[in-house]
Amino acid sequence: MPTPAVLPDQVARDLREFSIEVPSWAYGNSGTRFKVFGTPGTPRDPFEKIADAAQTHAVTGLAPRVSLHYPWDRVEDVDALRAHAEDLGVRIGMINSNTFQDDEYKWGSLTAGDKTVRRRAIDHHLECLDVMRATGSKELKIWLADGTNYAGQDSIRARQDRLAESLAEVYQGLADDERLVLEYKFFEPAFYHTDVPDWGTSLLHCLALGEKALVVLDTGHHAPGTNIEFIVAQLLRQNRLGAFDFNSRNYADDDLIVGLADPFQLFRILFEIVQQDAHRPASGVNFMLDQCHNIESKIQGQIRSVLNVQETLAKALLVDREALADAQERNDVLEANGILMDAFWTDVRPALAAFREEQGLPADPFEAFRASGYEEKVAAERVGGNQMGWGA
Ligand code: LRH
Ligand code: MN
Ligand code: MN
Repeated sequence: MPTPAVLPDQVARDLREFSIEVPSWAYGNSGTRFKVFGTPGTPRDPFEKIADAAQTHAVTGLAPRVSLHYPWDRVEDVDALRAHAEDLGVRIGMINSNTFQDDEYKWGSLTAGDKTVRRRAIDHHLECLDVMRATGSKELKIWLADGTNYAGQDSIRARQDRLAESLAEVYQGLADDERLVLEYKFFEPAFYHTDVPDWGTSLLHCLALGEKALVVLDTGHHAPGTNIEFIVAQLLRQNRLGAFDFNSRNYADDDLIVGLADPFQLFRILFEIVQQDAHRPASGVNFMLDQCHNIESKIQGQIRSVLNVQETLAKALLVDREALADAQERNDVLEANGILMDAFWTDVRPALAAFREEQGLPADPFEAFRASGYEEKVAAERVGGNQMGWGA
């Protein structure tokens, strides 16, 4: 496919409607268990995180929502936070519950054998629903650190039963237009078994709960070699793909910038998405980032991330699906594969630059942000107070 100067109309229409949700925690300092590096200008409170997230949206037009993590992003005046976001042209997206940093959850949260602990974990989720209502959010995102480190440590079966009961109580609290999404992860922090290790377990719980429960697929939460696009196709088939947590992984849950470790994998995932029209807002799939920027500039890292997703989606939309279907029907393996590869290798950057300019956005959002002086300005202004970190 020759490099297109402009995007085909339908591709441009689809891209105009497409949006990505960014995580508040990506704008705070983060690191590994070895070291967290501080960066001048890092936000000191959720208001400053939202201000930084709004920069990502301002230059790309792609990221109008910010996910909050609760209680990391707890503020006295939720109305003020909501108004602050809206003043800056963004709004608050999903509320992520958090039962993974308190001592009381050492033996589990929604799965805990101790009734009092389980009660607290359920109440925390119900409180998240209140936060959703105050922020204007419609989605509760649940990821649990629950699990065990050693065989025999606890009963896998009993924990599943307790989980099902706890989730049912949280689900009961949802209003008709609200939903919960359940994220899975096959390891960490538990290293023998986790209570929601895979998409099958998450899906089974969601099916038992009802239509307002859907699965979250974090691209970093699978064993090496897992065919993630297969999972995407399968969950879409069941109408149960609620959201993505996009990031890149090389080894474990690396939370690196999406599309950098394996751009072709991102393309394959997004091609499954476009084949089922799930990139359109009507599908209800929330395309989120879940990343940490340990050594690079955080805002620049976020801008690069949303652009990577947009660029890869454009390529996935360029696949000649009619020709592909024809090649598939004739079992022409290499022609079919060649059609996909052709779209993957197409350089859509010039057409995307033109597309952005048409919308009054900078042709190169990344460079525009670097030249804006915002980072220098906040580094000078944000003195005193404590910088927020992952987990604060
Ligand atoms: C767990 C996870 C989950 C958390 C986030 C901070 O690894 O992906 O989504 O909320 O990291
Ligand atoms: Mn995640
Ligand atoms: Mn993760």
